[in-house]
Amino acid sequence: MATLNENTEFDPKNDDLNKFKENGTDEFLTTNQGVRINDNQNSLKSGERGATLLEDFILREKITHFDHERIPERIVHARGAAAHGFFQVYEPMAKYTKAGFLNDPDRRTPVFARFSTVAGSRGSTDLARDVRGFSVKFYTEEGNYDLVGNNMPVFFIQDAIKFPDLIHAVKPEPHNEIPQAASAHDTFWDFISLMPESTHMIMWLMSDRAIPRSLRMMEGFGVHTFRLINEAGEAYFVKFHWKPLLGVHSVLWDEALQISGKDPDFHRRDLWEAIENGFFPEWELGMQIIPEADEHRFDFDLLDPTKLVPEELVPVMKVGKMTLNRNPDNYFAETEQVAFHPGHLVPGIDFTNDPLLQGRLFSYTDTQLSRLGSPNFHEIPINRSINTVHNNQRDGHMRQMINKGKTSYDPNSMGGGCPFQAQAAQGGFTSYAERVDGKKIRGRSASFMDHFSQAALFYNSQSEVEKEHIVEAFSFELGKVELESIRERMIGILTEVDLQLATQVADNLGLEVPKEPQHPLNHGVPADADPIDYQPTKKKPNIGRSEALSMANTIKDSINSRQIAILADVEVDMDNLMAMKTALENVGGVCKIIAPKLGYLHGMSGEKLKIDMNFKTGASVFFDAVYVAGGTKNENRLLTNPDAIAFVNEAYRHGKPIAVEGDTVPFLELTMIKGTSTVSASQIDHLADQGILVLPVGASTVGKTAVDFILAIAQHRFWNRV
Ligand code: HDE
Repeated sequence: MATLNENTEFDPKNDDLNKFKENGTDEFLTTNQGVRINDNQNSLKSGERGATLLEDFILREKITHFDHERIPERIVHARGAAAHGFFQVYEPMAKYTKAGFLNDPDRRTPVFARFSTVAGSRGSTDLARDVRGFSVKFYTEEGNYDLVGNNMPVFFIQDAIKFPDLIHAVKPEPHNEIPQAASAHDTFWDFISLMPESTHMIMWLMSDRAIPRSLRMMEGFGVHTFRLINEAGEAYFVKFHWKPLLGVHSVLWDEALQISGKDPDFHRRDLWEAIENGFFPEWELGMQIIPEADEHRFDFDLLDPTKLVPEELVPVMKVGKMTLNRNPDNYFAETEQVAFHPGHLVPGIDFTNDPLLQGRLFSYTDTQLSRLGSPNFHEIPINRSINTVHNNQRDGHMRQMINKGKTSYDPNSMGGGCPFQAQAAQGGFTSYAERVDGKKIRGRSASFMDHFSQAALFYNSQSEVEKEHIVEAFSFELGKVELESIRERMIGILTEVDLQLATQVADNLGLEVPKEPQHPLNHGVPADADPIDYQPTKKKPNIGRSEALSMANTIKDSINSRQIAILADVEVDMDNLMAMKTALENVGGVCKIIAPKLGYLHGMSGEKLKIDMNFKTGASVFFDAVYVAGGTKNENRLLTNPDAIAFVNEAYRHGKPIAVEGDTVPFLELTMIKGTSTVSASQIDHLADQGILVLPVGASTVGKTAVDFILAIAQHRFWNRV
């Protein structure tokens, strides 16, 4: 395991940030003008009980600064958490791109990565059903490169002009500002039910991908097709992926609802604590590379952001790794003020004509102007490039740079013609000379009109349990919709994806499902257009199923940083408890002792162990697995503790691995776990298939049970419980 802050001495971005860091330790309190303050407790008054004097510059300065502490939150992606780290490429990618950071395996490029929810305000819950933003700023030697993606590979709309409509629909309704951080309301589903192009994305949003277990266990996607350009000027299309080394895992909706109340900071706390404890999150950067000549090889348009390129058609090449190893020093200065932009490019990477991407290129600078308040937002420490900046841009609010010399124009002779333009060979950015030829029109290509094939591909690729969760999610969300006509329209759209899905959801909503797929009308049609030109089509997709789309096929080989609750009361069998705890911790498990009250657990031979949480502060939804400690007195106490019984029942219902000591069987008989009263070998095996491990009474070692428990935790969840 790497140690905290390892490598920061090689981090040029951290060196740059260090120049701006402040630390009040052993220092005097001062005003912003540097004057030492003598009394920070009382304002200046005319007499002890007199009115406060306007002259009190210390009071005025303090209050004025406080009054202006807030800036507008991001219009979308307001709630986020971020961390520093580095990226390193495995092999030079010169065949495809000249980007420096993708060509030198010895180069550690500093990064700052921010993860976010989309719809909620800054103070909303981390566990909302929502898309997650996945933004990475690479501080490369050639300037900043931002990969501003999401945890889902497609998007709701095909054209940027629809973005304000989409966001207005999903944000709290304008008359009463309800609901916060939730899509389960009329305006969202009204819009979606009229926009068949959203269907594929909606399938992702209703899947468990929208409620991740951890920000560290999400995939990331660049969404749009981008271009890579090599030294010879040749271009390749590329789709960017981030693949987490911990695999892709989610929580259940019931857990998400509970966590939202018990710990709305669950994801940001998880990221923070993992990094503080040396469990540095890692993702491999993946690329699907497509030669220009293959642009029209697929049954969808590469420029259409509602489509993904199935990994079975174009495999994902793992080209490098990002490691996050340092938490920010100050949330506002770094996480809040960081400004990402899909248009922050370096030579070797370029755009395509994806109409969603093209609109984004305008939006991101524009939004920083109102959010951060000045065109000088690039001078804020977290946004500064590590390459020095020289140009003729001047002045503006809060300008930091002191530009010397008389000339701020180009060409000039008085400044020796400086700063110079760079030739391409000197690293000057040149846009890819794509041939563009066409009439000026407002419209959409016919190649964008298949809105259902990939929605069906996604649904068909899910495991049975994932499909059940999708049905439940639709039933919940549409159940919250008040207008029946909206629900009916959505059922119509679902018939295009899968009739059984539509039937199950309709049944839960008390609606009839049409016998045949019901072709939904596309209402996103221009006033003078022939609606026929805009009606959705459905093609037969290249493939019927893509294993990569199901989380059931994710990596399940580690319990690194997984949280394990150890339930106990009073007097425990400390030998077994410690042996199990050590076995789990040796492979990266994080154990917390939970007991009815804080203090210490006592071993039967007088040993002591600190209790981490009581049943009021620790809940089963915070954990990935549960171990019930043994010991006669312990078991007797747990028997009469409804909190302990509820804890185990909940973990059981949520499919989590549970290990128990054989002498706690009478306690287990009070829970939903049945069949433990006579723990014969065959029953133990049967329970083990369901992720329930029983340490036989009198076992001299936890050995095999610990090994099985570890394997079970790595599996994440067991869905085969009845
Ligand atoms: Fe964004 N988006 N977006 N978006 N987006 C913003 O920029 C926008 C889109 C994404 O951690 C805003 O600085 C438009 C797709 C992330 O700071 C804003 C359109 C994808 C973040 C904006 C899109 C994203 C943003 C708000 C449709 C995935 C958070 C604050 C054309 C590829 C960045 C800000 C962070 C943030 C506009 C669609 C990802 C308003 C107009 C598609 C991860 O500029």
